[in-house]
Amino acid sequence: MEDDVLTTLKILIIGESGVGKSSLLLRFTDDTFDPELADTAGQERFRTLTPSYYRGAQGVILVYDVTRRDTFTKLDNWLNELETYCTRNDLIKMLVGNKIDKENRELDRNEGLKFARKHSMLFIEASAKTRDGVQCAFEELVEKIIQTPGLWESETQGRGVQLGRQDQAAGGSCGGYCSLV
Ligand SMILES: Nc1nc2c(ncn2[C@@H]2O[C@H](COP(=O)(O)OP(=O)(O)OP(=O)(O)O)[C@@H](O)[C@H]2O)c(=O)[nH]1
Ligand SMILES: [Mg+2]
Repeated sequence: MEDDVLTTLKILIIGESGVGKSSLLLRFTDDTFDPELADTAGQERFRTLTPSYYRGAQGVILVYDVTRRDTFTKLDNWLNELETYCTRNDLIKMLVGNKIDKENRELDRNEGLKFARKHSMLFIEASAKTRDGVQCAFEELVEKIIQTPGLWESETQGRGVQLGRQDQAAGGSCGGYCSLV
């Protein structure tokens, strides 16, 4: 059987504890949300991410919580870590401001957008609870990875993975909902 192109797709989801990384993934894969998911926000956790966690990733989703400024401030640390450990410099980054369903916002959309633009990231606001923006975040990221041939070539070492040339009309699958900044 031929290699499926998806078997070589590696996307990381990183960000401070409690921002909703697991919830976003659960929403995307199972279309469910668990409000009881252990909220470890504010707890110090052991550093479990190793260089091998980062190795070979083609995409990364950086998540912050729009109701917690500290999670936004810490994005710089996450970017530094990415730079240190990531084996590629053409990796696609998506910034996600999560929990927009909540009323106690500390960050408006423009702050996220500005940060994303500064660091050449895609950007979207989302809610794992209400589904807002979740599918779009993943789909836009995958689409952008697929549109960046260099991300495939070195991984497959010229074994000629055939990407279906889908209609790559402007705007992407979410009608331009995500901003390519
Ligand atoms: N209101 C609301 N709550 C959310 C949202 N996303 C996650 N939560 C809640 O926030 C808490 C933390 O979510 P997690 O998905 O566990 O966060 P995490 O980033 O995986 O945290 P760690 O695994 O500790 O790094 C849970 O109680 C979730 O139910 C959201 O979009 N809206
Ligand atoms: Mg988690």
